[in-house]
Amino acid sequence: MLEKISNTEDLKKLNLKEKNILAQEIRKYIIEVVSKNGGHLASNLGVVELTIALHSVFDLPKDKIVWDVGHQSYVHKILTGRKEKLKTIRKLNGIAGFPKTCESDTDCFNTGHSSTSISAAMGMAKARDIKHEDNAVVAVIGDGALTGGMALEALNHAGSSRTRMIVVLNDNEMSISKNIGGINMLLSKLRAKKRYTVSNQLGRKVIEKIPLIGKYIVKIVTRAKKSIKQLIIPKMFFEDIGFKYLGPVDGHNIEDLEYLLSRAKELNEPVLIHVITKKGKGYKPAEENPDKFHSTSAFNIETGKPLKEKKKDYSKAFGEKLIEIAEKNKKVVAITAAMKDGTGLSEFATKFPERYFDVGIAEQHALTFSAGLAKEGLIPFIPLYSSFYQRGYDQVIHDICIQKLPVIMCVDRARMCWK
Ligand SMILES: Cc1ncc(C[n+]2csc(CCOP(=O)(O)OP(=O)(O)O)c2C)c(N)n1
Repeated sequence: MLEKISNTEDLKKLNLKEKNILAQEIRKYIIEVVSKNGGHLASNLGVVELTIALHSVFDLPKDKIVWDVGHQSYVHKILTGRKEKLKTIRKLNGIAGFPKTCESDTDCFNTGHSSTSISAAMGMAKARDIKHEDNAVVAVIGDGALTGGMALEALNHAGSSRTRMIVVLNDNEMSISKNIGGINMLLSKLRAKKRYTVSNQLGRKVIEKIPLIGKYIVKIVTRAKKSIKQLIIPKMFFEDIGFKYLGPVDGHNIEDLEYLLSRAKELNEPVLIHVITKKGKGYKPAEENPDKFHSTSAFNIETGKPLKEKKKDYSKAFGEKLIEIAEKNKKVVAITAAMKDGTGLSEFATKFPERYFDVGIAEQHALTFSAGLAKEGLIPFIPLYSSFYQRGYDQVIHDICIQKLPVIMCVDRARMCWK
């Protein structure tokens, strides 16, 4: 099937059975490429059916799909004429592992830093309205990326302004590590709701009418059965901030996905589709260790083991030293913005759980939170990747430096180039 597919026009000609076969072939192909070149594996395996459904329903480049972070765009690249080129990811002069507008007109926005998709999509949607055009605009965002402040700022804006756009929430319960926070708590309540299926459409239609008498019903059901509460109350969050909520839907069921996406396309309001996926889907080692296979170096497909054993790196050395310091000084605490493993804090987290904070993909909050800890006499260590520090320059200056607070800011993945 994969051989027959050069672009999305070919995809649109397939029937459901053929699309399901294609999904398995795409998985196999991605595993083969990433096992040789390294790359983002688990997130891509999780969005195969979702990407097929998106490209079956929408017409790119007229319609726009913004991939948040963009690390999960391999399937999109395969379906938009870059199947062969995918073999060059992470190679000199190879294609990018993230959407690049210069690479294809189906990549409508460059991404890399998390939580930007809803803002960008909303801008595109507003531009469309001002130009009296009619295309659809979709932001695909993970539950991890939804912990980032920008995503919440954009939801806040988009919902109340009634902008016609679609947010596809790809919920796999994982950031790089297990996802954290209040939004994750809300999503877990929603996950517990009966899943949407095409066959239960009739039942859903009845339930979907409930918000019309929303607050009144919520009052009445406070003492009603817990299951009824679960069906109604969590859904209200997105509806209350102005989004039509559709789902939750099985993100590996192409038929259900296509049905909901087509419905959302017809609606003239902001819609959020809650899609439940499994990170690493279809490759056992990645399903069992989605964090290890989030971004991986070359590995043996049979065993899932890396071809080269990882040497001790700067992050590991940093983590070990920090444990040594924290053992001597009880005031030492560590903060990460969803990068526990990457910044070498995994052992610290296990050893000092009460002195360790994962705040989600929230560098700005992480820095000002550290400032608060320091103001009250603790000694916060905050390692962030250099690139993501950009998110918090204002917090570094305004909240930490000007107040001369003793926050230990550590810069990971930093490199000096001397010429
Ligand atoms: C500002 C910023 N901080 C950290 C990262 C590193 N990062 C890349 S992907 C990712 C997790 C994303 O999780 P989610 O959005 O749920 O996508 P999934 O991989 O689970 O599909 C993180 C923390 C980033 N890209 N941008």
